[in-house]
This record gives sequence, structure tokens and C-alpha cells, in this order.
Amino acid sequence: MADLDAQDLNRVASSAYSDALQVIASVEPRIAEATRQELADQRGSLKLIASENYASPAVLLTMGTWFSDKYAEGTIGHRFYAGCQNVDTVEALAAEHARELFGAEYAYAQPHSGIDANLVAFWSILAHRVEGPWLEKAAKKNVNELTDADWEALRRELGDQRLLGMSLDAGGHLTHGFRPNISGKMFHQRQYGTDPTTGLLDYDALAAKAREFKPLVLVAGYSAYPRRVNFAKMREIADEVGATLMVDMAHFAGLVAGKVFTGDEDPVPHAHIVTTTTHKSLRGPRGGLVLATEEYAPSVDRGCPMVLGGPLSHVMAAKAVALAEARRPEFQTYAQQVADNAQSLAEGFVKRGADLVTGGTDNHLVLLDVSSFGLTGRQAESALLDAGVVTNRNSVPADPNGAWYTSGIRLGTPALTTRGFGHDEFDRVAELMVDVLSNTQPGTTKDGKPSKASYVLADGVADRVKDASAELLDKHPLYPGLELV
Ligand code: DSN
Repeated sequence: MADLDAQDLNRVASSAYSDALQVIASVEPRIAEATRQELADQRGSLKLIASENYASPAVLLTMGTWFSDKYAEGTIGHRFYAGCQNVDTVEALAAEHARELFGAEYAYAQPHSGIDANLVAFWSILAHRVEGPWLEKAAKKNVNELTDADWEALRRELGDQRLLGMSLDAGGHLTHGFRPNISGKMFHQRQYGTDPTTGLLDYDALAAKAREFKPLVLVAGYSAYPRRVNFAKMREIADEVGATLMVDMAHFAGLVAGKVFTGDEDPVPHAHIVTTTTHKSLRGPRGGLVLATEEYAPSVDRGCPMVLGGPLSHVMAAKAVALAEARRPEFQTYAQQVADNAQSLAEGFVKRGADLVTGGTDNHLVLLDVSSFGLTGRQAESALLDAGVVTNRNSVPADPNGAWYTSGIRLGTPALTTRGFGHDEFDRVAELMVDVLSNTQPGTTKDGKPSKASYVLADGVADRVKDASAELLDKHPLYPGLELV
């Protein structure tokens, strides 16, 4: 198998998937049919969701096994269940690949998702910085030895800690201290934003806020900020105020793995703890991962039982496969192409007069402000979908339309780059999107009032764009050679 090229692998995967779908159909044919349809839909649309990708058949097939049936709470070699020797192998390999790929001192492959990874990180920081010293002072080995009164006092102290993270509308994530999210409730939180004129991070303003607020945790990283971050500066700010620097690199982990982000832009040498998902630009299975320095490793290793239950062993196996793929030289070529393609996409919009947050990009995503087309993000997202362009609406900084309707459309290049799209194709994608948006008018409610949701897409545009997209997609098939029978 190791000698098969991608085309041959897809051909071999054809029989695996075709047979698997027959097995599924023997129990619930509608699920088999939906699975076939999902492949057809993904093949036939321009996927520009910045957080999505197409994992390889090797990664996908790894998830469909009997590892799914095994409980394995605990850590490698120290499980609460018997018979975990193969799960130990899998988890150790996932951690080894992650450490080698990212140059991390320690890796923890158990989190099921990004929010799980972030919760593990938060509680590891609290355990290391608050609970540990508290127990030491009380000369206790663990919390079970505390009196009820001491336990209550420790709980109050754990609940009295501060977190500073990037605000959602500036491009941060829900889990970076957004008040409705658990991260905004378990910590006293403050948020930093971007410069209102440039849309860029203002490190001086951030440092001033950190000095005033003195957080225990400074969170860096983003879901919708189209620029690189200087993590060396972030670490300086964290050190000055005594904060732990946690970086959530879920969106750009592929660019770190692929050595596009190096030096000050690589979070791993600068942060105390780095979290990520494995399915976005990293192109693995849906899941989470935590990297840490030796100092934080023992507390991260307590992710289960601190935050997590049984790990998803089948997904950890797929993480190991995806991380092994990301260690290959061709992944670096892919990652560079992701960043180059984002530039092409941004330039394609700018030269056609569209308005981009920060004026461009230097990572994998572009944030298009659709208010210049007279549309909300919701209207733009829907009109684009009618034309076979899959995006997601997103707030822009200080968004007048709020987080539901929004004024932005977030676009990313990881998925279509996996299909083989390059500079010219992304320029054409920008052209097609501008065609849709400039031919869409805001609609009205049933009472004739202006609506933020309804829209009117001019006749013929959806078909015109779908035909043009089909030409691009046909030249770059998804899973070429994979045919279901
Ligand atoms: N839902 C992910 C994204 O789209 O960025 C983050 O959680």
C-alpha cells in the first residue's frame, strides 16, 4: 500500500467504501443513501468554509473500526479499563507524531474536539497555577484530602481567576472568553479586539489591557482573523503580567505543521500550552489535540478525568494517520499553496472592488465585508449557496448586524487547495462570487419591510455560476478514482 499513489489509493478505497455502504444499507439504507449523497454534494460544490477540509481515505477509513468499541479512560499505560494495549499503541503514536511534527515537548491526543482541548488547557492551567500551590500550602496530596471547608475555599479561588482573549467579532473564538460560552463564565473575562482603522491586532493596546487586567490566562489565536500573529510578542506580554500564554491554533495548525508559520509566527516555541483541532487546515479527523511544555505536561495529562471521559480511540488512530501524513514533505507544499491561494483569492476580490477586513490576508482565510454589496452576511451566504458556493457568514469587527445576520462572509482555501486548485482557479472563484453578490438584492419581509435574511438573486446567475464552477471542479475532482458502486 505504501507504494500506491493518491489515484491508486482512491481506486482501492472505492471497493472499501462500496462494500461498507452495502453493509450499512443492510441495516438502514437511508443512512447509506445520505452518505453517498454527501460525497456527491461535496464533489459538486465549491467548499470555501475556512474550517473545513477533505481528509484522505486513509484517515477516514481509520475511523470506521472496532477501536470505536473500546473504553480507555486514563493515560497511556495507566487505564481504568483492562485490555487497552492496542489503544496505548494508538495514543502513543498520535502523541509521538504530534510532538515530532510540531516540535512540542508534550502532546495529548485525547480531546474529542476543539472546545474539549481548550477546556483541558484551561483546567490544566488552573490545576498547575492555582490548585497545585494551594494543595502544597495545605500539605495535601490531592483534593480528596481536603476538609469540606478547605475544598470550598479552593473552589472559590479557582472560580476567581481571570482570562483575556480575543473578542468574537474581532475574529476570536467562542471559547476565548465569550460571555455566553463556559469560558466566559468560569473565568472573570476581558476581551481584546483589533484596531478600528486597520482591523489589525494592536499589541500595545493589548499589552496595556493585560497590564490593567492582570489575567492568569492570555489566549491567542483566532477563527476569523485573516492575518498572522506574532506569538513572541504575545509571550512577552504574558510574561510581563505573569499570565500563562495559551494559543488556540485550530485554524492555522496546518500552516504551522507545513512550516509556513515559523519563528515568531509559530506558537509552539512561545506558548506554554497550544491547542488545536485536527480537522481544519491540518486535514485530519474531527478531533482535538493539546501540546504543552514539560512544565504543564503533568496537568494536561490529567485531562481525563479532569475534563474528559473515555477517549475516542478510533479517532486517535486517525489523528496518528493524519499527523503522519502531515510529516511528509508534500504537506509543506500543500500548506504553502493554502497561503498562496488565500492571497490569490483576496487579490481577486480587491481588484474587483470588494471590501476585505484588513484589506487582505496572510494566512488561509479571507473575511469579505458584504455591506458594500448592500447585503447582510446571511443574505450573501444564502445567495452563494444557491449558486453552489458553500461559505459561512461571519461577524466583522463592530458588526452592525450582530452575530446572527452579520455583515461578513468568511472564506478559506484549505479544502479547495486539497482538490488541487491554484492561483488561477481562486481568481476565478473570486470572480464568480462577485458575480453572485453583485446580482443579489436584499429582500423584504411578508409585511414589505426591509429584511436581513431574504434576498433576490437575479435570474440565470445561479445556473451560470454553477456551470462555471463545474468546469473548475471537474478539472480537480475530489478523491479522483474513487467510484461508488
Ligand atoms: N466552528 C469552527 C469554525 O468554523 O471556525 C470553530 O469552532
